Amino acid sequence: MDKILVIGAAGQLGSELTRALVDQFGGDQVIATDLRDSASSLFPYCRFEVLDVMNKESLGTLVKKERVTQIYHLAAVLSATGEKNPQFAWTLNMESLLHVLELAKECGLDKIYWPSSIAVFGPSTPKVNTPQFCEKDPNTVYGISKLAGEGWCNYYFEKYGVDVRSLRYPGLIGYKSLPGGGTTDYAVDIYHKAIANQPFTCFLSEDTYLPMMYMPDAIKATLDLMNAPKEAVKIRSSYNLAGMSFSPKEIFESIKKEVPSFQIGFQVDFRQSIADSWPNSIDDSRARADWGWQPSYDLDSMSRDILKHLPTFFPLQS
Ligand code: AKB
Repeated sequence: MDKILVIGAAGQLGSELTRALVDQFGGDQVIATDLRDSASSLFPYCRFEVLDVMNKESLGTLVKKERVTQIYHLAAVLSATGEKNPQFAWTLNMESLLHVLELAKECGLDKIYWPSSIAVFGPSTPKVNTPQFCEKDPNTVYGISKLAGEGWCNYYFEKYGVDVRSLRYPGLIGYKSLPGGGTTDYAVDIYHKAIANQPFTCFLSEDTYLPMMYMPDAIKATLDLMNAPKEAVKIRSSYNLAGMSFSPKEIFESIKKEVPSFQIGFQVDFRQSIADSWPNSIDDSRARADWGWQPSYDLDSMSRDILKHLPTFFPLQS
């Protein structure tokens, strides 16, 4: 029987992935965990436990007591927040991963999922159709920790046979929860302003192209990778993954098709240099070839879907 533990379940990705895991495995087989007790209200459909992943002992006790077979370790400090407290970001992102990998080795867990990011790339990386294997010189603590984490995942697979799988997510865009501290998050905030009929001030310049992905595609990619046969997963650091690429100007124009009165202004800040160090677009041919990855959404279909559903999740205050 599979028993799934989701760490950092209340985050932007976790809240939607946990639901999808419950749909696949059933509510009794999934335990959502997060640092904050208040997050329990997000998970009426499965068990919830408060867990600090930095506490290796409590993590181990929970995994053993509940006979967990798979861990989805999603807790992390993202790029923009990480720059405000680099030491903390490094400690949290690295130590938590090592706790999970060690436990997987010790308890012989079936599978581990750990997200990486386009933040592993840097200024010397080819910007267009960034290949799976190429120069990587990340210049954020988040990117440095993700690149080191990829190395650790590969190491635990090669040395100890831990079946750890990973994706380099582009900027993730969803309407069911708010993002926290990323450079790509402008592309979530912009929809909230559009439905509130307010102008949007963007912290990136209008022509900054970044790889992005609509949340349903990200959930599908994650489950496709995790459900793939072990032999099909040939990359054990992390897979390049692509959905779409666009600039602030292009997402604005896409929203304007649905909300003609929408307005945008620009006030560039420190996040511009992070964005400038990342790719414009990603070559994900290895994910397509190895386990059949294919995205479903483009910019306009994503915009239409978000503008239709967002008011249900975040009703306007009167
Ligand atoms: C961020 O902007 O930090 C994240 C990411 C690209 O990993 N959304």
